[in-house]
Amino acid sequence: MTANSRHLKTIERQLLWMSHWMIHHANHVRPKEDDIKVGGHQASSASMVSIMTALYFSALRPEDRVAVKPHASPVFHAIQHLMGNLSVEKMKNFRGFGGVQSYPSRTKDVDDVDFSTGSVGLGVGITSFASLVQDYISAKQWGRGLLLGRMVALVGDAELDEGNIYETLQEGWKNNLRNTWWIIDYNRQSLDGIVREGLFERIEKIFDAFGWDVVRVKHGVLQKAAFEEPGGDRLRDWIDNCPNQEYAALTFMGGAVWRKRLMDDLGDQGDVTALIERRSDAELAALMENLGGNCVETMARTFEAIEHDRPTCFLAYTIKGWGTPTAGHKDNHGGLMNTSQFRGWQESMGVADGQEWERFATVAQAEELQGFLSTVSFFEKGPRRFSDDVIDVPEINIDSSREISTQMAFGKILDDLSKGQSALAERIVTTSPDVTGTTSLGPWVNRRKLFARTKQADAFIEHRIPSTAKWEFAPDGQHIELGIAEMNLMLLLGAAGLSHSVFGKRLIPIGTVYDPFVCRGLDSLNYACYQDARFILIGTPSGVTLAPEGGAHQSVGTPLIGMSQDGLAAFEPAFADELAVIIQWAFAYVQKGLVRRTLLERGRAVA
Ligand SMILES: Cc1ncc(C[n+]2csc(CCOP(=O)(O)OP(=O)(O)O)c2C)c(N)n1
Repeated sequence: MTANSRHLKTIERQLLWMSHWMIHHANHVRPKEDDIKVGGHQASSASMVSIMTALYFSALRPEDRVAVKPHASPVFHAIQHLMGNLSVEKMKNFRGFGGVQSYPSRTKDVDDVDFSTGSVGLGVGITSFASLVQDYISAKQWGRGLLLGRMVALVGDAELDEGNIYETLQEGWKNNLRNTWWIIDYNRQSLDGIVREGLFERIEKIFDAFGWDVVRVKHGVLQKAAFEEPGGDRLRDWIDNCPNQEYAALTFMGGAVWRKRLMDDLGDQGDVTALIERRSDAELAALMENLGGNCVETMARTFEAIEHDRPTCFLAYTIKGWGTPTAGHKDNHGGLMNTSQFRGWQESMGVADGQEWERFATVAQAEELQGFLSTVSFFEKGPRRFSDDVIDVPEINIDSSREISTQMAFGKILDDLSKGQSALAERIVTTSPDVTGTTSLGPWVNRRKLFARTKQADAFIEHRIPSTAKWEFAPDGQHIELGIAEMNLMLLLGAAGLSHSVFGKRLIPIGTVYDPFVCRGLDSLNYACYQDARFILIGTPSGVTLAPEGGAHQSVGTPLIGMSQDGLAAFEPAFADELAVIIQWAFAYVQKGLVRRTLLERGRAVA
């Protein structure tokens, strides 16, 4: 084991401890006013702890960004605490008001969360759109020199049931996605139970079809070493063929049961028997639990081996609840160690009473570890919350002397901006889910072109076939074409709307969508608002203008969305000049500081 691997093992242990203690403390130690369970996900954290250790302390660079699996939030915060970036007070208040959030939150947590997560699937999807936004910026004159980072999602395997992930994969393929890693915590457990046998073989084909590399990380160093021993190949075959349910149940039952089962299935009075008998029960359990995703050394090496920018999916085999008494139990998703289990586990982790919150509670060589931590690349440049200058908003005018629909007025406003040279127009990026022309973005796109990393001419122009829409792609293009999936529209608006903060380059994203289909992307819209992403969404056509479209295309309820969605200012303009005023206001409003914080401060001042 190299010195680095030793440090990673030490960190992994500390993170396992702190993430679990934080949850235990909130549920069993902190005084409570009622009997309501506080909650928290120890087993989901445990299965990710080795992956996250290898990622944050070995693979990541300061320009990389991560969406953390929602229920691994305690591990993320334990990392920040270990690095001295998070106070114990915040952790003591886990899941409480002002405390560490249940799911990593850009707006509520204080320790440099890159992307909020919580509604499963969306954190995964946004990494792909953030990568597209990064490419968009770096292709522009004003974005040259942007250091390209990897956009990384830590993914629970059950998240792969969410349809938005596949919509994202398709859009990524169309846009030559790169610099994106999805690391799947393949613990083969979801909330209710154990995932279907053989599911990933099918999912793997989907990734492959969309141009992703898939890296399977099935075995850790202990297992690989055992496979080299005489009889090891038979053990390997047994592990590879063991059904998920069975593996989980045996893991829960531990070393003695593993021994009996392996001897029953493989005992040969020869090499395999000797391989098993060379190990104590505890060693045998450690061997069988040493799957690739629970082996920090293996994960670090796997990440290190990637030297290209192709989108890559890592399938890291893990055990939910790894390293704890609930390992492998199918009910462990929301289950917590009880007080006596925790006591025993605390002893085994070597943490004395009163030392629980110590940064190095489980660390023997504190000085050595501190030395290592100060060299970890990802944290070298400190917090990565950027900002960019506020852009002046020009006067927005519209000729209201003739009758015009608000949709046409919107198109005219953008057309006027596209003709000018304003700094604002330079930073506008438009996007639409296959309704660019019918939402009046045509004139803007004709002038400002579509974005692609490489130029692509419009064959209709080359053949001189008359068409109202030029469909020319270029690196300096300012419209991002999307397929019909409205979830993708909102995810892209979310990613582009965080650009000033994530990449230090302000964008003014404008998305258009037929108003009734806002609902189709609603959860992603909520997700974007929750992260305080800044964008303008134009729902058009809407209201009575949709009457001729029939019952399937009505947008009667969308004003209620506007009213109820936190972080969203909504309008129903009926006049062109009214629209001009709103849009001018919106261009300034989307550039303001954190709105929620301003309101809170005002509230405090009044009180
Ligand atoms: C959109 C959405 N639906 C349902 C949930 C509730 N939920 C939270 S975690 C979870 C299962 C997650 O399983 P997995 O992704 O495999 O993570 P792990 O088993 O590692 O906790 C569910 C159904 C949610 N957070 N978001």
